[in-house]
Amino acid sequence: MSSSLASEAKTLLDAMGVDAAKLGGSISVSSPIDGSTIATVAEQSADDMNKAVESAHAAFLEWRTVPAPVRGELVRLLGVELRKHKEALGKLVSIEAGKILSEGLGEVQEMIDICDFAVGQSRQLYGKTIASERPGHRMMETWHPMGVCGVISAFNFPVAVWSWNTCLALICGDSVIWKPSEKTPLTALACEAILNSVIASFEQAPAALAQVVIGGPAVGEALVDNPLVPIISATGSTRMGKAVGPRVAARFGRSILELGGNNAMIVAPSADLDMAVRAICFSAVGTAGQRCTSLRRLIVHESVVDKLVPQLKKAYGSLPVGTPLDGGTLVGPLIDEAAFSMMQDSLTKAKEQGGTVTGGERVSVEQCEGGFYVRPAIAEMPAQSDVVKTETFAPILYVMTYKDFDEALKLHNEVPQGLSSCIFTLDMRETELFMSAAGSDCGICNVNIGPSGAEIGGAFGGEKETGGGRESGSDAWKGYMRRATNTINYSTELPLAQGVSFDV
Ligand code: UN1
Repeated sequence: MSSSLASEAKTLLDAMGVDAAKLGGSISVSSPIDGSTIATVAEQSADDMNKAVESAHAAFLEWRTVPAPVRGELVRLLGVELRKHKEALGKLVSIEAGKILSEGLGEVQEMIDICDFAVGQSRQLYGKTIASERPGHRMMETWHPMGVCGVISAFNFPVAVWSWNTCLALICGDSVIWKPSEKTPLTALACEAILNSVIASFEQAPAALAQVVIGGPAVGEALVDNPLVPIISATGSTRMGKAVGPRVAARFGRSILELGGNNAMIVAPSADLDMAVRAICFSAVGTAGQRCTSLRRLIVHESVVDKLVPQLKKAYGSLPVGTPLDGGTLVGPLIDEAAFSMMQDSLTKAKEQGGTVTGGERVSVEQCEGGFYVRPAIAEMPAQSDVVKTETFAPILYVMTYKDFDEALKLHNEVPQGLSSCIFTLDMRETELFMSAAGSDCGICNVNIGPSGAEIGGAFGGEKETGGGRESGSDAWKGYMRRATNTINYSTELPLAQGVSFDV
């Protein structure tokens, strides 16, 4: 399969206008489908990053005075181009990140959706008018562009996360530098080519407005430490966030962190179990358990566990595991061997901590022997032990039981992460309690749907070790702008606030 994947990737890159000169170099890109090398790309240096930041800063100085609705027009045109390239980019996501084709296409749709959202937002960068306590005065707030926005993204959503940040940053008047995951540089180069084709034909857009810099930790550090980058939006592991957050804070930069999740579903006695099973399968097994929103913990009422778990095991047993390019597949490969080892390690720990594990073994897929395919695992746990509290980026679903609702809520919140959560119940009291101040402590809290697959219209992100940042919809745009409070005196007097007198 290897040589055909490499040539397929090349054809897709060509179709999306990626310059052949960008290919060839010391970073080898492999497809998780069969582990084969599909391309090589050049590794850039910290010096390259600093130069890119300088030119992006110069681009920002021009872009910030372009009217916001005109900036929105650039993003509208990006959406038009993405529609044209949806098939090609979606397929390249499948080849490079290993997600099934439908999810690859869904990820590009998510990009198109945020383009549309950002275009509308570009005419709604509203500030408030505030009543002044002084006669003849008016107060208001104004939102201004910030500068260069640095985007650091992970392999699992190799293109959508960039677009959430970039579309908002661009309409907000910022320029963007993207350091993609070293595991998925091809899709990044494709996005760069698509956006640059739009920028090149857009009179008001400076050429250096949006750039991609590919490299390892040194390149990331150069971005994170550069004082000309007032915003760093980083998506990835909590370990990465712990390194990035304090460095940005040390120079009083702003970080938008979207880190690990350990997302749970409470299944209450009244739950529609058939619906719950379908929701569990998509959210625990989709993207081979490699979404930050993947379902990892199931907290099931003891009265329904004996019905739910056998139903789940039956569904898990028949899940089609295989190459993501095959239309019938639901479970594609893990990203690489390291991910497989981490999964096996967690399953060993689950057994040591008293769990009973079903599934989790490697599955051999014909002609894809170098890929790491697994049967998704269910681990029935006697308690919420250490392994359950740790995010493992793989399809492992830990199952625990509860007796009363307070216990379920306690278990639910007793993990370090706080991204997404959900409950299956038909009981209105449980629903409201779960969404209340005393309920789920996560940034996303759903009822009768799973924790993953959020729409772009809502703010996306979570609390605790998830990092606290918000991206995508709602008022997440404010994270890409600075606010000025203005007081205007249209009287002929100069009264001071708080009744202070200071006559000179
Ligand atoms: C991620 O895994 O980093 O809600 C993002 C979801 C997707 C985004 C996931 N819309 O599952």
